[in-house]
Amino acid sequence: MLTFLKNKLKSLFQEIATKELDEESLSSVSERLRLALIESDVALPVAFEIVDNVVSSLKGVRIGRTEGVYQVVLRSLRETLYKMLSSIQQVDLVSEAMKRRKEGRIFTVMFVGPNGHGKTLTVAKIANLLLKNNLSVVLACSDTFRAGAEEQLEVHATRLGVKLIRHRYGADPAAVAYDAVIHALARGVTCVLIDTAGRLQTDKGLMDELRKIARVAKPDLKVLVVDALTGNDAYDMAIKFNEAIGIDATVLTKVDADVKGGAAISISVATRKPIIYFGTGQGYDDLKPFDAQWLLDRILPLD
Ligand SMILES: Nc1nc2c(ncn2[C@@H]2O[C@H](COP(=O)(O)OP(=O)(O)O)[C@@H](O)[C@H]2O)c(=O)[nH]1
Ligand SMILES: [Mg+2]
Repeated sequence: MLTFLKNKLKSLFQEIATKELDEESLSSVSERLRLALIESDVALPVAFEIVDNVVSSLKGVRIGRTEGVYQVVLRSLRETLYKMLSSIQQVDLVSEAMKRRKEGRIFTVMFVGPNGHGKTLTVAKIANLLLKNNLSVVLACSDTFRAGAEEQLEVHATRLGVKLIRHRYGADPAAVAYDAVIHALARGVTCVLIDTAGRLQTDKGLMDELRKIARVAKPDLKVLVVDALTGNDAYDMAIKFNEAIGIDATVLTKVDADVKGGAAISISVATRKPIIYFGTGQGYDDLKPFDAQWLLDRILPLD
């Protein structure tokens, strides 16, 4: 249910019948708001931060005659979330790539994230976007770990008509990324997109592997790909990947599914890095540039 958070707010706040948000009513507001956020998959520390912001904006506010506490909290929450989400500097992949092409350089992007969250499809979607903007692309299959990963990326490469650099199964993923960079430099290809393996983010081996790929390929950007359905775990996941290799941006996938929205908010706050795209389906064009208003209209529509 997309409007899960909104419905939660409605049911929790309908019964507060105060006309002025004094200290006592605000403490009940903050308790209920925290509950609504946590149940909507917002990570605990993030929920606390949001509640603090909302409560400080509501101090002493008088409730108008035609509205209730619910409407006032909903508006304030939307404003707070909007500020939090849009205060993070955005990154535009296409213009970054164009800038580097102009300077005669290559543009390397490395995609990381847990298994099954949509890295490989996102690499294909971004390749498609770059190609549409007349930028040349080479793909690197640095997932030499999972059986079938190379074949999967090969299907996309063939469909998109781009070169894929792959080694045999079990090979050093950093060497694949390096070869793709060398290929781009030698052939005048602008964009190198590196797909990587995903195991549990607690897997030290994976983090070491990702660090090595980053050291060797020196990506301009490291993009975390996270499934919006991850819910509450998204925060920990983002922190782990960010600590291990340093994330520059996030793509939040499967936003077309039934999301509560908490993952998007938690990831932004956890990394203080932008969500650059939403994955909204399985097609190459199902990639929507981040839009805080659009997200808020989906999870917290005003009546
Ligand atoms: N509905 C939907 N499915 C997606 C999206 N992104 C990825 N998927 C699907 O999620 C599954 C795992 O994606 P994949 O790219 O293989 O994940 P990886 O293991 O991280 O590389 C595949 O079936 C994808 O088609 C999305 O934005 N929406
Ligand atoms: Mg993959």
